[in-house]
Amino acid sequence: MEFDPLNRLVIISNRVSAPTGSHSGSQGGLAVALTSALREYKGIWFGWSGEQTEEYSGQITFARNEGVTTATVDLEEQDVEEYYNGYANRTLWPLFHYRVDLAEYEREFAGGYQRVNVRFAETVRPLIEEGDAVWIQDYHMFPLGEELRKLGLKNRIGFFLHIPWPPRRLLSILPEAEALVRTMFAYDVIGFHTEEWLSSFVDYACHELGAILDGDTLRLGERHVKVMAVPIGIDAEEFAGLATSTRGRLAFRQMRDSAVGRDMIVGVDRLDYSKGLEERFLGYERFLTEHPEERKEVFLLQIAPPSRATVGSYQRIRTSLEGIAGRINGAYSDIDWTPIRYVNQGYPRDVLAGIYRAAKIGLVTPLRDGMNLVAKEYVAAQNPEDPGVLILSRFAGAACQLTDAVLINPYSAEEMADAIMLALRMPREERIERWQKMMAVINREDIGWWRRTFTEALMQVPLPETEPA
Ligand code: ADQ
Repeated sequence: MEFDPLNRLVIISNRVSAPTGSHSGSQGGLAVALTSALREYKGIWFGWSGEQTEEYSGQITFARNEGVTTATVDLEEQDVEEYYNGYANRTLWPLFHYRVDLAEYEREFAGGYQRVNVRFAETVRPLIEEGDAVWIQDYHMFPLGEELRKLGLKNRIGFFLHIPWPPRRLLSILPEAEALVRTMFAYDVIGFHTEEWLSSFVDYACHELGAILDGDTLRLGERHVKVMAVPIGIDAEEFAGLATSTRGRLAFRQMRDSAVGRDMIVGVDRLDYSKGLEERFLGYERFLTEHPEERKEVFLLQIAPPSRATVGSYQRIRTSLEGIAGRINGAYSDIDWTPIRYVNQGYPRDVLAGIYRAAKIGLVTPLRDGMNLVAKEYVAAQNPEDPGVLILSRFAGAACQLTDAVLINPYSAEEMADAIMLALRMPREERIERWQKMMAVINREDIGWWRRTFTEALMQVPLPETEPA
């Protein structure tokens, strides 16, 4: 079922990323996905501008770029501290990535989170017209649907979670868990990347709230919500094109030249403890110690731009990684070889694509990840005649689809070392076979498929009967 052309899609997410005007920009995978959804269906994208203001006014700044209308608001400093740095990034993010040890529980955080969601609801409400479908993104906004319902919104509202949903026993640690999950029954459709995250959600809702699962519908009292697993994809064709674009080819050549005949292993991640960077460095070190003959034959390029730099756990992981990289380089470097090139900055997507293509191994080893788009981008950027090998954590959502990657347990330095050796020695025929199978999935379940599958499910939800005038 297609959207009625008169109906629009209103996307709401914490940050809004306007199109950059070219494919070479640094819009992340999700931003690219949402931008293309909005290009297809007319609509608007609402969220926080990323800016702060003295006092919240709800004043909306509209902008129009390449057919996409964005509507953004500034937040107060206290909002940013409690809602964004606090509840979203110090409480929910670590807990939902199974890092109970890092999660902080402060009532001010929970209060600020709720306050900002109420503010967002009140501010965006007048922008939503009858017939519009509303699509809310991610863990910053769990209660937003409920707040919109309180303001009388009868429209279809969908929610997509981009991070894992933790097992029931873990989620129970969150003081507000029950109330938070209850609010999610305001949605018509809730999407997760994998069956695993979906079943953890269902498990919590059924055991803790008494919800009942009926097919793919969860019922709680009067409310019912459709739950579905829809893994996010990438624009595979576009990404493959970037790898062979002018700047992609230039980056490819620069990397090959600077590799001076050595095999490059690449890692590209936001600097985040969920990405398993410490374990990755240690696994690579294990490889170096177990295979001294391979030492000067390879190097690891780790690109990790800092994120959420004001949060303590992110400062600590940064310091720790610098320490580990420095120690490994100190222990193994020679005058003509450095084992780890560790770079703390972002690169345009076409440059990244060229770098991926130049790498013999893509090392994607998060400890826990909702999906992980880097894994898919790495595969899409490869030369079909001579593709590199993807080493992928079993604990990334992407592992459910990319079963032909070399799958490993990222906590095991031994498994990582063995996988690197296996990948370096893998015959070309096997590399091609694995790559073709992975590409088939990446092409089939691409970004267009993701947004269509979700939005079509949303549009099939019957609207409530309109009351006679
Ligand atoms: P992230 O945790 O940000 O996303 P990921 O899916 O890998 O993780 O997406 C990162 C994006 O940023 C990729 O498109 C990548 O190319 C880009 N990127 C990373 N490092 C970069 C660099 N140095 N320079 C330029 N670009 C860089 C969250 C969830 C994931 C989920 C996505 C989408 O944590 O599990 O896959 O949302 O749902």
